[in-house]
Amino acid sequence: MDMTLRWFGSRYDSVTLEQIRQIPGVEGVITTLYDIPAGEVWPKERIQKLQKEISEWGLGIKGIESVNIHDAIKIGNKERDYYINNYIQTLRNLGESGITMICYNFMPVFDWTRSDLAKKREDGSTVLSYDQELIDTIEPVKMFAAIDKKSNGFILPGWEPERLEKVKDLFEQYKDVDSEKLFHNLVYFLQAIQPVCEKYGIKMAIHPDDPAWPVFQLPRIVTGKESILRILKAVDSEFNGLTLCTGSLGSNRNNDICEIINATRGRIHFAHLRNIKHLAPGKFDEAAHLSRDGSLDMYAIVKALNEAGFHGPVRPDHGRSIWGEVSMPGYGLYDRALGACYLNGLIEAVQKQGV
Ligand code: DNO
Ligand code: MN
Repeated sequence: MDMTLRWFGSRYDSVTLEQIRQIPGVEGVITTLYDIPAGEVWPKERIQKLQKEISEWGLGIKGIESVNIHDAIKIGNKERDYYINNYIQTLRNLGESGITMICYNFMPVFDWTRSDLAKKREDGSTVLSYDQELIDTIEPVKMFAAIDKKSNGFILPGWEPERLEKVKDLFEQYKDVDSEKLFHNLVYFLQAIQPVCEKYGIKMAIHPDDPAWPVFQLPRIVTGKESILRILKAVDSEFNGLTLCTGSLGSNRNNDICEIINATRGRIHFAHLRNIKHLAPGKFDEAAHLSRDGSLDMYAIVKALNEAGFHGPVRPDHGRSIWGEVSMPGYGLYDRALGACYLNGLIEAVQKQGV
């Protein structure tokens, strides 16, 4: 397993590559071209400039998170082939640059959703949290505004301003898209990109829905073992894989993460290892990575990944905000660095114990 940190690029991230390279055991980043809107082709020059910048700090690009999918593809409207062709060109440019792991999601309108980006804990740290009851009282448009206000001035992944402007219109476009239609639109997309992925050895890693149930009456199709297996089987080739995000899958108490790891053996291409604390049905706080700080057994998860022969990139996921750090919520340096060190300890232990 290859420990990495997510990095949004020098223009957007409060964390520097110099800081990242000083975290023990972190040799690479998971990154993106954050300024390129979903649907546009990533120019090869931009990709290679980014590679150069990162390698100058002795780090490598271990994968992309994310090449976002344009809504036309998820909706399946008449513009989808145009956007799929652009996506294929981006994959070709990445493949030719030697980048072969791509994380993406297939959530309509919103990427992840939270009801609070800075919930205070007893120790003074803050975390992201989710409360379905609260979400049920909020209108999606107001939700965007609230998220924007609490983002410490950063642009949040999946909540980019150009989408903020279009949210009402987007809801309208999704009104006839139920979960079956969304699933078939995903399969159509995967079949279309299969040749380019296979040519360059690209591994696509779909990110689970977060939280792992429908939000704002929008369909969700990557929520647990059954739905994930259905996707993997629909296009049964190694390129069609999964990002095992423990926090997203773990939000739904019915999910047994170790069982999902076993069932998807060979198809996990990337792992997000983070902990959450269940408070009540539909209600959870994010937590420190440590098992006993939350509801997930991180040791069992790392052990299951090792036993399943997983050897791709992993990263700590959202951290708490601690020690007064001001950053993009969930993406500060301090708690993610602590998380990386803790997870590296677990990885070393399970690997030395052997399979
Ligand atoms: C939240 C992340 C998500 C994830 C995307 C993948 O912080 O886990 O934004 O990166 O859903 O496309
Ligand atoms: Mn994740």
